[in-house]
Amino acid sequence: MTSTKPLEFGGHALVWSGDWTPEGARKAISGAARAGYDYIEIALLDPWKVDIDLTKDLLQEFNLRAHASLGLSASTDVTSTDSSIIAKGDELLHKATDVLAAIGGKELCGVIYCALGKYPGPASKKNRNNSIAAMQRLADYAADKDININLEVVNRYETNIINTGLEGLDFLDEVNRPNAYLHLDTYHMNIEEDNMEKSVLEAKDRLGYVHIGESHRGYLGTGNVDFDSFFKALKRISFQGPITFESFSSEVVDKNLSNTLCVWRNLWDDSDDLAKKALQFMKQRY
Ligand code: LER
Ligand code: MN
Repeated sequence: MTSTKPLEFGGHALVWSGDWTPEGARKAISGAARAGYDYIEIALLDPWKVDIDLTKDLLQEFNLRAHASLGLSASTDVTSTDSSIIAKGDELLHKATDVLAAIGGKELCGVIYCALGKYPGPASKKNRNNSIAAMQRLADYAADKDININLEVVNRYETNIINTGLEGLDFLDEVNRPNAYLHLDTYHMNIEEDNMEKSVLEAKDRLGYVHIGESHRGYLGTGNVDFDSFFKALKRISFQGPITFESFSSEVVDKNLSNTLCVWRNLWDDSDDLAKKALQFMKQRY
């Protein structure tokens, strides 16, 4: 562990904005602050496009912290057997780490170990080993900047590497780095896990980051995720770390991410109302 994590609540940028233009960044950061969150989770899908000075100024203006997430794509997939694609993946992940460090963030999370999306078949031993090696390189690079990496376990349609928390822990055993943690998301757990407690209780202090999402990714409490059991399990392990509300609607779109995640429906159109109610929902349970 590189540092002790504080318990904090954040909102995913896509709740407010689909881009990180000056207007988009202001919308997301001011919205998260207005709703009462401690941090904004920025989607660093293209870290070269992020204006660091502007982002720092906005974070200061609204007294907010930032963490970052991203998913790789076919051209940056570190599970690839093509070394030039792996090199592109390393380059993207290292750039995202640089940007995060420059804006004072401590946690890099998401599907950083493979391409986010449906694979045509199971991962080979080679695919898996290439991903593990990339995560070791990334963890070491991030450790120098006092940053933790958190590998997000996602459902079978978005990765063929780790679909359950227990698979994630086995994978992390092989990565074997003190600043590499498990990242669980209730939306994905609701699809793949036996129940909402098992992986949390097994992970204990190796759980480093949490996404709270409903079964349809809309308003919390209006779908079928068993949040009571999940938060009870978090309490049992005395979870300390970031808890991000993550939600997607056709109202706010990043062309690449939203299409990859199949965000076709309009589940909400009032970001402020959605975000405020979500924070209240989470705090009532934790
Ligand atoms: C992917 O489905 C997900 O949950 C997001 O956190 C993507 O980074
Ligand atoms: Mn997530």
